[in-house]
Amino acid sequence: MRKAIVFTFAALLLLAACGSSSKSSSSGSSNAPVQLTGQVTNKGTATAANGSISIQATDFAFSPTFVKAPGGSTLTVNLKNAGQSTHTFTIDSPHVDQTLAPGATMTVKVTVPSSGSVNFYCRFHRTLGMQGAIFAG
Ligand SMILES: [Cu+2]
Repeated sequence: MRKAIVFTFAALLLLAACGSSSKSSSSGSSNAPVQLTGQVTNKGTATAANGSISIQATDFAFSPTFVKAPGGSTLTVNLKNAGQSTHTFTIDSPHVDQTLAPGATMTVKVTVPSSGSVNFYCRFHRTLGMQGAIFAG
């Protein structure tokens, strides 16, 4: 009985969270080139040069947040954790999952889709808005 009540409450919470996140993403990121689900701390858009881009992880955002790169190209992403917390640079598909301690640097290669975007995020702080996207353009 008690379990059933907890489940119902969780379901309600989930519904409430869905409702509010769709609202905040449409109002809070109107200048974003890619619409992402949930909160996004938008530190701006940069264009890759010579097939590479530098992205800094901070507490708690990626800067730049959006990266424009040629569709179908292989992008070299130079990562640096400029924050005080450990962050990850994670992409679901094609799979990338790198963990960066404070001060750490790392280079990863990302295949840019021929159209559309690949989303990246920090596994620890995605709900704080720590996510972004690489988009073909
Ligand atoms: Cu993080």
